[in-house]
Amino acid sequence: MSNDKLAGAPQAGADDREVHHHPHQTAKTRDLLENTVDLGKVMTNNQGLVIADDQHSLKAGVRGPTLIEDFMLREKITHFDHERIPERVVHARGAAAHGEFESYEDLSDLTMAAPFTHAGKKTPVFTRFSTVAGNRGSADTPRDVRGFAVRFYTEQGNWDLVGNNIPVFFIQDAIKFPDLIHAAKPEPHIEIPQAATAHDTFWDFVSLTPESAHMLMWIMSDRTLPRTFDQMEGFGVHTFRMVNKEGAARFVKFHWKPVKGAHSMVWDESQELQGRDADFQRRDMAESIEKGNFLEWELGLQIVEDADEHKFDFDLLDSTKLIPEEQVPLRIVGKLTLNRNPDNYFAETEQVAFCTTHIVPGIDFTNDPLLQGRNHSYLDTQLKRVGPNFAELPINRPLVEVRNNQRDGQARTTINKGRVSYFPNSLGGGCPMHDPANAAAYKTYAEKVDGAKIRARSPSFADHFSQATMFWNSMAPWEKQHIVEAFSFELNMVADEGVRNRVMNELLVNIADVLAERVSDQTGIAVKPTGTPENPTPSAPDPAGPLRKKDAGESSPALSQNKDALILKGRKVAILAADGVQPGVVEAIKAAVKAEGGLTGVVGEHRRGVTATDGSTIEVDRPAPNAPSVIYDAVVIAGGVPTPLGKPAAVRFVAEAYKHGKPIAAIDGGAALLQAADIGGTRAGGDPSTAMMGVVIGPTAAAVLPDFVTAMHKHRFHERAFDLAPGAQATKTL
Ligand code: HDE
Repeated sequence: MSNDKLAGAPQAGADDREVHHHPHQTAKTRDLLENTVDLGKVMTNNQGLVIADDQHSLKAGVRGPTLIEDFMLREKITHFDHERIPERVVHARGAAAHGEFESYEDLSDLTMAAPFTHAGKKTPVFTRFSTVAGNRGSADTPRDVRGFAVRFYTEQGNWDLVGNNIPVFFIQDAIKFPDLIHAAKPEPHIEIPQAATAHDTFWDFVSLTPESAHMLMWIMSDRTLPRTFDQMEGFGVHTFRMVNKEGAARFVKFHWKPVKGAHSMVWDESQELQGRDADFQRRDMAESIEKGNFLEWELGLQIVEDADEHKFDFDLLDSTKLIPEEQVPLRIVGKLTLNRNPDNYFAETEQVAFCTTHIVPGIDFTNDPLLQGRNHSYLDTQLKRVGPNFAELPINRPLVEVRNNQRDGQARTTINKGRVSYFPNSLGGGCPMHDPANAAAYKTYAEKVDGAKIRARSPSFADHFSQATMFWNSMAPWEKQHIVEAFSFELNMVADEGVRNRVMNELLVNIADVLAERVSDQTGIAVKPTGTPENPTPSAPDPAGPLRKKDAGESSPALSQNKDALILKGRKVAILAADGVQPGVVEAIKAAVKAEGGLTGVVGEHRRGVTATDGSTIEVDRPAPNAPSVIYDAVVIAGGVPTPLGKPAAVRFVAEAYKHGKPIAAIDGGAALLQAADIGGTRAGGDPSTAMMGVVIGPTAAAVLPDFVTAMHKHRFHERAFDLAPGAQATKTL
């Protein structure tokens, strides 16, 4: 099958399977219909009647009662009543896009999996991003883990790599998952808070579940505040197996590395975005695709030879651990590109039914107890959510034609023919038949298994703190500061003294003393051992505490996001302009940003445009009240008199952009706005050596733009928020 054919296959609506055509529709009946009914235009009901009036229900007299016999009304309203399916019990809020995966090389020495058969091999994909805790109608940007689920439509069948944007998880065994989620979701008596971990039940559960320590570090870091979907990493989390044609298996961890680099926003910004644009991330994805700024990641593999299974000081089967990239470097093997928006949210994004059990020859599971539990859950949830025939829906259908003896069930659309629906059979010529000799057949890796039935955790899963400490050690000072602030915010929302106490004295103190002390400073929670007369808070059950390597020295630089933006593609720069701006300035800014692949939006006081000193009009993309700073990545004040945009909105705009660490440039009279926003250094005249703080001021666009572009590559200047005294020299005056 050609790749072109594959690429076309999962399109919604491109449904050419015989069974979906009307069994009685022939070319002749279609002609007849065309002649009597203008099929392309008219509205029909579900029975096929052309509708005469879709605006008025049938009444006895114009002011009379509506008649029960109005079957048109009843059909329409009843269908509406049934429009919803249960939302996902977790990961309810999501957005998705189609695309393709291209392999850079032939990986057949490692795996039989179809996406990796040769360099340049393209496999169509559908990828859905999600938050975990919030309901379907919640916002895009709460502090939460993001789901990162990729379906590959391969010629071997569908392969679903259902991952997250964090490489580890809260718990080691699936049996704890319902409890974790009950604790994290809104509290059941009042259904508050929506899409937030900052409440007692969540912290109660994790404080009693020390294996969550490593994951807590990740979720309290900026990783849970990704700026856009395509600036976050993705991880398969579990250790999987890759198996080649000879039957040799190796362990593998999957990583998605964003081509733009991994970058986040800050907490204040993410909270504000929830009100200013609750759809910020899904909008960014949809608009980027529309503009041709496709979303891209590279796939990295960490391969561990079978013989090396036990060479680590953690267990590869433990999902609360990662393999540091410095120990097992990533092998970059291909690229994921998302390049097509869904045609219909419900049909595709809502009804896509990912299953961790959807694997293909060449991929297999390990005995990770979290993965094994997931393998029960996903099929079950799809049966409940979408129904027994979910696999027939266009978004879920594999490229391979499905042939088996499964039959019937609610909303079955396949019209299976003939009398044979069993195997073995002779009446159907033995078909469809299973085929042990077929090279394409899925065969489970013949792992040797031997053990007594037991409910216990392996001792090799017992170290809950070393990697949490390693994560802390790997952070830049500003990242540490954000983690301290996040823990402090969350614990300040927790009312129960015992819960606050346990988080501090059984988790934080075991991760890093300085973390505990700094959170203690911001929350007033004393650092003193639990279970003592001084602090009678009951301790968590084993094995908290003693298994720590407190303040161990290990670090993994790969874990830090303290890195420059690799490319500026798709970054949005606000150009603040007011009447009296110099001619050519706005165009020069646009050109400089465009040259880097970025986008610009002119923000002015009204939609009617801005008048330059030569009388020309500059188009405004958004009037100031509709243009919150949080939707932009950087800002250039293009000048104009008086202070652009009318003072309060403009002052708020730049003050907020400054607080959120964004690069700022001010040209000509624009510097007055920085002064009004009390942005440090401008009044006194800044020190050029502090240009790294990302505020650039100068008389002309040409003087300012090169440094502004350099500043944009830094992504953010978080040090502003906590290293400098207010008004210190945070700017560069040219
Ligand atoms: Fe999921 N998870 N999960 N999960 N998960 C679901 O399936 C489950 C876990 C993840 O965009 C559900 O279709 C259990 C880890 C993503 O449609 C459900 C356990 C990881 C998505 C379910 C986990 C994930 C889900 C809910 C612990 C990262 C959204 C609706 C054993 C590796 C997929 C649904 C999409 C969705 C169960 C833990 C990722 C109920 C039992 C670890 C990205 O089946």
